[in-house]
Amino acid sequence: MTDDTALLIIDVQNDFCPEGALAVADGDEVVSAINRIQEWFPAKVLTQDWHPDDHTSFAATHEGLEPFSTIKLPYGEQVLWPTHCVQGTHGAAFHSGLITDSADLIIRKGFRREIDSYSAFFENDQRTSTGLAGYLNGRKIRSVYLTGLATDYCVYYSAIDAIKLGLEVTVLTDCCRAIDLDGSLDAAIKDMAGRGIKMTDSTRLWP
Ligand code: VGL
Ligand code: ZN
Repeated sequence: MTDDTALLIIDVQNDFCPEGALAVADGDEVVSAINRIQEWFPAKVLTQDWHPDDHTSFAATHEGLEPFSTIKLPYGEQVLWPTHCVQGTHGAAFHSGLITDSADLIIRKGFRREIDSYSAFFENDQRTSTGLAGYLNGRKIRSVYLTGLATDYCVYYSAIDAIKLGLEVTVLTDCCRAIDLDGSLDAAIKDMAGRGIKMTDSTRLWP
């Protein structure tokens, strides 16, 4: 594995695992798959969804609106989620089985009340930077491998931004799980394939 390659581990947090507030089916199954491959990568970045308790992406913030409905915000359509990954809570903590000690950087995102952030690079207004692009550029990273939760939201949007930034992008599908809201997984996979994002299984990378 060359020095210009980074592993991005997206949002492997309790709230996206079984019994979490926004549980992704079998979300915890990514933990051992990700741990197995971590040491192969010279650069490792974790992201953490990190919202204030009155975040604009929470249905509870909007009186009378239900989780999984959508609203129009100044930057476009936004899904309203159950309250999740509130700063400092157990739900926002990384899954306890995930190896986090060897990460070089932890990027927190979605901490601005008015803007959600699916992507690890840019918030949902597509303008506000998390700083990750600058960091990877500073380390001369040219290729990223994406893992984590959820395939069709934060992994997908991170992959799209990464390829737009000119990085080579591979999604390790066995190291991801999806929310799959109204066909969002199929749509994400089609879109990623059309944009030249590679998708493969981590067990096929190295024997
Ligand atoms: C995510 C919905 C809301 C994710 C985060 O990590 O995919 N999805 N916040
Ligand atoms: Zn969130």
